[in-house]
Amino acid sequence: MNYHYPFINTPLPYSYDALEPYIDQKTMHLHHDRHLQTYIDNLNALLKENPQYQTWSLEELLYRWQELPPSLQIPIRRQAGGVYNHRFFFDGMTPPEKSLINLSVVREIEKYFPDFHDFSERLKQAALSVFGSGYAWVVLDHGDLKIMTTANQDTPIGENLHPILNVDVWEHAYYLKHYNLRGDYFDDWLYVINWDAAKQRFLEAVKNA
Ligand code: MN3
Repeated sequence: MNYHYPFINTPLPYSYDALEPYIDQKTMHLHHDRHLQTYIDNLNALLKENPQYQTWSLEELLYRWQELPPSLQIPIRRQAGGVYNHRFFFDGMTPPEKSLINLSVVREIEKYFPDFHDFSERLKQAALSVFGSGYAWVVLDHGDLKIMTTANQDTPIGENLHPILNVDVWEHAYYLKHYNLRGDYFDDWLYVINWDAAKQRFLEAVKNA
């Protein structure tokens, strides 16, 4: 992805109300226009002070963090992670009428899990298990499809780890509509997964594995 400084908040790939009734318009406005915007502003501010990293792409900032000076490592990982994780999450959703799981995706999942229901149940348990704020992910890990979680804005990208899907379980992702019921939010999120994007990411991950 050729996305680097100065980072801009590109529009959502669908309208704010497109995920209704599963994810409400107000949440999407706040989530994209305020929460993501804050990470973008903070990341740009860090890079403005450190121009030698302005040519690094968003992914590079995340997987080459050990090459950053120690004082920048944590702030860059937090802010760049916030940008990466949110863009990945938003791009991984689509209006419910377009969220059609195709047979090839199901077949792929069923190579790694007993069946699709088992897969979605495990992903839900992972989402519920995140203490505080974070994400549940489906990743290709050394060629194996796995479910994992990350805390805060940590990001599972690296040499042999390729994310396929993520679900944001910070309270700001669901509190207005689902209140404290993260499981209900997860069940609704299942209706707006962008399976085409997941498939593309999977094919890309297999190619790069
Ligand atoms: Mn969020």
